[in-house]
Amino acid sequence: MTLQALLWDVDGTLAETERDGHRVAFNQAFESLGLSWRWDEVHYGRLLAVSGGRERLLHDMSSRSDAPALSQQRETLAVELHALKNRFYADRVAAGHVALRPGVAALMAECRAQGVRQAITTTTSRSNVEALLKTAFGGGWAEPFDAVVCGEDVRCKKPDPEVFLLALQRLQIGPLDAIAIEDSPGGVAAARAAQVPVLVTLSSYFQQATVEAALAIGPGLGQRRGWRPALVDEGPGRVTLDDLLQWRERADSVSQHA
Ligand code: XBP
Ligand code: MG
Repeated sequence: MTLQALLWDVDGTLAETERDGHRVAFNQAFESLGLSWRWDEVHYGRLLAVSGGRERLLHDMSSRSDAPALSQQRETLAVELHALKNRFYADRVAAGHVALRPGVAALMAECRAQGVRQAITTTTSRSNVEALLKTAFGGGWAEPFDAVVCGEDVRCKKPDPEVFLLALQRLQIGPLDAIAIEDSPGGVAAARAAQVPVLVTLSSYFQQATVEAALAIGPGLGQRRGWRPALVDEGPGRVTLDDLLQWRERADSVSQHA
């Protein structure tokens, strides 16, 4: 079966956005409202189990004695903090603090050259996707993507499969025509719940994560060493479309013999 489309997650997959962007921007938002709250890396790593920046804020407030008492007040504060955080995030990205991960731009270019369609499948806010990709590729960043599905487009965020089901619908393809690229257990769960095969490029917060049912798991698209299953050629260079197809073939033959 030919590969028709690659479905890209954004946070953690295209760039280390959580480490270099979102966490710092949340803290800037707290500071700008005169709040003493600060999220360190360990605490933020735990909070990443909650998808969505606004939802993450509400979750954190639920265990803080100094958060507003009424749920309506907490909701209002979360909305305000989230909007501020996204502004600080966009500023950080524009200032060059959040670079694409190695191998991402090259694999995107290879898709374009080979006629493999591409989509963005993220449940982050659209403004964050725009900030990142505009900085990386300029004003025409959306052209190579046949669908850009973001947090505002779905009712339920990952690990719910809705974002993938919507992308497949917009691309008019079936799940097995696509491969998703994800960095986290929640993203993998979302893709698998939509029956989409998934490649995992673990991001910094998920180095120790356990991931089930992936085509392959590795340290990033920019290197050929350190993947499970291992690539036959572990020499220099990046992961290519051909590698993705070989991992998919291998997974198919394993499931046929199971
Ligand atoms: C991304 C998220 C987002 C980002 C912050 O997860 O959960 O909430 O952390 O972005 P994934 P927003 O990579 O699985 O899509 O503040 O826009 O939610
Ligand atoms: Mg992610």
